[in-house]
Amino acid sequence: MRAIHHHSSAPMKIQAIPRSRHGFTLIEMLTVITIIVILAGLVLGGFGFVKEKQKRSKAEIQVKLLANACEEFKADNGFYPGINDNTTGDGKNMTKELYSDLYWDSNRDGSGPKSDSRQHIYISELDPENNKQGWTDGRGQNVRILDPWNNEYRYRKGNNANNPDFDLWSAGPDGKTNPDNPKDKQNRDDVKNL
Ligand SMILES: [Ca+2]
Repeated sequence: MRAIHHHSSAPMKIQAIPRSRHGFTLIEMLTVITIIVILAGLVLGGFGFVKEKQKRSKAEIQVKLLANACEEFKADNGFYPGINDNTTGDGKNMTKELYSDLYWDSNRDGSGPKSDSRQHIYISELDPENNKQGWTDGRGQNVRILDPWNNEYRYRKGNNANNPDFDLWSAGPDGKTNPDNPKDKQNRDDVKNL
């Protein structure tokens, strides 16, 4: 009660008291917030970069797995996977055929791996029931093989000088690729079988 009485009776004296230095001024607050925002941006940006790098190395491993299996298939059958002898162009919509020859029905007799013990499974990782690679899309005989950016892997083969064996690649993060023009910018982020 005494303090209230004192304050209310001396308003001029209260105004004369120097401004408190407890807490932050607006400028200080803005500076701190700006620094926090910049740091958060750096951390999130770095995180995105690491994630993208992980996707890339995953694609490299998967391309290698598929390409090795294609070579094994060729060694057994005398030709590379795929129904047609020659497939050129952008290599789109070919992973169902790859899946069929490399996993589902490599001897092409119409029966899948569970009912046909005589056929060879070239990549067990293509089992859609045990999708540890996270790359199969579909079930049974209708399965597509996806890259880490959820686009189908590209595949084409041919018996000519330009393409004596096969091309197998991922279109990369941009999902675009132009295999017949090596200088195309779309190809820069592609993941290729080397
Ligand atoms: Ca690309």
